[in-house]
Amino acid sequence: MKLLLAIVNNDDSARAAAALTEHGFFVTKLSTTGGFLMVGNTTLLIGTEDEKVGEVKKILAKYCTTRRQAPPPTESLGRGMKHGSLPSEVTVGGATVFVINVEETIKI
Ligand code: 2BA
Repeated sequence: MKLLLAIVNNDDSARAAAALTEHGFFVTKLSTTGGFLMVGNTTLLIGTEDEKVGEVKKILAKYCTTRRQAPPPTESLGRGMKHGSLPSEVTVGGATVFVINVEETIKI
């Protein structure tokens, strides 16, 4: 059993989650925030059998697209970042996926 943590763009998350669900996967959506851009993204939790990890990755690749995104104004980021320390644009996504071994899954 594996747990996939997939960090995806908010705009892709509904279609990706719907496609995963249609294919029989169980999905949990978390509202998360990227530490660099400090803007909202979505983390999908998908628990599945080892042999189905490839299918999950294929579905995510189909629905999660790459975007160029401008960082927010440095004024909104707090004291950590100085003017000029951010690039004008960064490439975000399609999906950042962590695949984790699961020792046990129980539903009580
Ligand atoms: P953010 O942290 O807001 O990062 C947005 C994009 O900014 C990243 O896209 C990357 O292009 C750039 N970026 C992030 N950190 C950077 C740094 N220290 N220096 C230079 N550029 C940086 P992605 O790599 O596609 O990541 C999209 C989102 O996925 C991230 O949003 C974060 O929420 C998550 N993520 C990506 N890699 C991660 C990791 N190793 N651990 C935890 N979360 C990660």
